[in-house]
Amino acid sequence: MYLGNLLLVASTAVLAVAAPSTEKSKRASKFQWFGVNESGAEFGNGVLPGQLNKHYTWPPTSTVDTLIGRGMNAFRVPIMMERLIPTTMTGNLNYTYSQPMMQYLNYITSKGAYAILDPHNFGRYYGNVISDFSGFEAWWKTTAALFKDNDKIIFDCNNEPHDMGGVSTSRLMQACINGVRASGANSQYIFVEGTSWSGAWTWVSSGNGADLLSLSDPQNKIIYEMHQYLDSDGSGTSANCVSSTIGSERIKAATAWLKANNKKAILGEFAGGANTQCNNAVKDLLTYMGANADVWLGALWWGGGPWWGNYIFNMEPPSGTAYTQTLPLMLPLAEPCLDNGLEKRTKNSCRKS
Ligand SMILES: *[C@@H]1O[C@H](CO)[C@@H](O)[C@H](O)[C@@H]1NC(C)=O
Ligand SMILES: *[C@@H]1O[C@H](CO)[C@@H](O)[C@H](O)[C@H]1NC(C)=O
Repeated sequence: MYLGNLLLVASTAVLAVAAPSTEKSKRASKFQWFGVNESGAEFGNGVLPGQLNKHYTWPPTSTVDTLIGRGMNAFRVPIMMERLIPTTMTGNLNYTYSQPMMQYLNYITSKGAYAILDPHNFGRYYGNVISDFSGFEAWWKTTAALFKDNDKIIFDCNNEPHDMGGVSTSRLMQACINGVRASGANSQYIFVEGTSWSGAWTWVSSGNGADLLSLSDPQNKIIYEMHQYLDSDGSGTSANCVSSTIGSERIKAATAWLKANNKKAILGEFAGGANTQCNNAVKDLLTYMGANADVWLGALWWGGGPWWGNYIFNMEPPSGTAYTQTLPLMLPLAEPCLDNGLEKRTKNSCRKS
């Protein structure tokens, strides 16, 4: 999602037969990942490098604890490429930024959750569309090396490329994959995004399906990340949803593409306002994804973070509107396995291990 300068800122029936005892250690779980974007470090994007706690901030670890406690296991962490490696993509890390970034991501994974590192750059560096693919590969090689021994980190190549052509976007994503693997980070998943803001609803019509089909990873751990909002223009700027079935309708063509091409995906951003129509639309979306969990591995709400205030989709505990009103209705549909040594994910369920 791009917010422009606003970036600041059955109940009566009784079972006749008891379930077999083996079922007791099993519960339904469709998704590998369910979580939220945790904003802060990408804020103030007009100001580079910007000052900590003035233009940008690192989200509090207490939120991670709370949301893991509620059942989430994945946190997408937007950052700015220029703050991490200033001046030139082939340059050096800025430790003022890289050290708290590492602390925050490693904290998430130390709790058993996945941390998704998201350069929130829209395919641009200092505002210019990235066409220096070897520079971008170098940026990723330097960055991924920080986490090469942490298999719960996920590398998200770049947030929402747009207006840069599908072929260039594909080359950008392949450069990211090459840079990550060149760093020695071989165990991690890599999320790739397409142009047109990586929209699920336009995945096929925008050409992303064709352009990104041939991406290759020696470790074979590419996940296609798509975004889907439910308002009329799909931008996620309105609290209203088009209809209660708009979510499943908008991801249908992408779902067919995934199945036809044997690819896997995550819905890396989605949201709907705290109202009846959107509540039903969010449930419909997650239900449809759950019914197609062979290709949809999870979903990440947009968004959390300490500076959202009264934002329409605010997932930040304790009082964000999505945290209090939307999370409870999503959990029964989306809660992943704990993956903390107590539970193990099998096909569509969690088992005590
Ligand atoms: C996930 O997280 C970042 C945080 O800002 C968003 O910018 C992305 O678009 C996606 N959401 C948003 C708000 O950008
Ligand atoms: C490194 O980051 C800090 C904090 O954002 C900033 O004040 C400083 O100017 C940065 N250094 C460079 C070379 O960008």
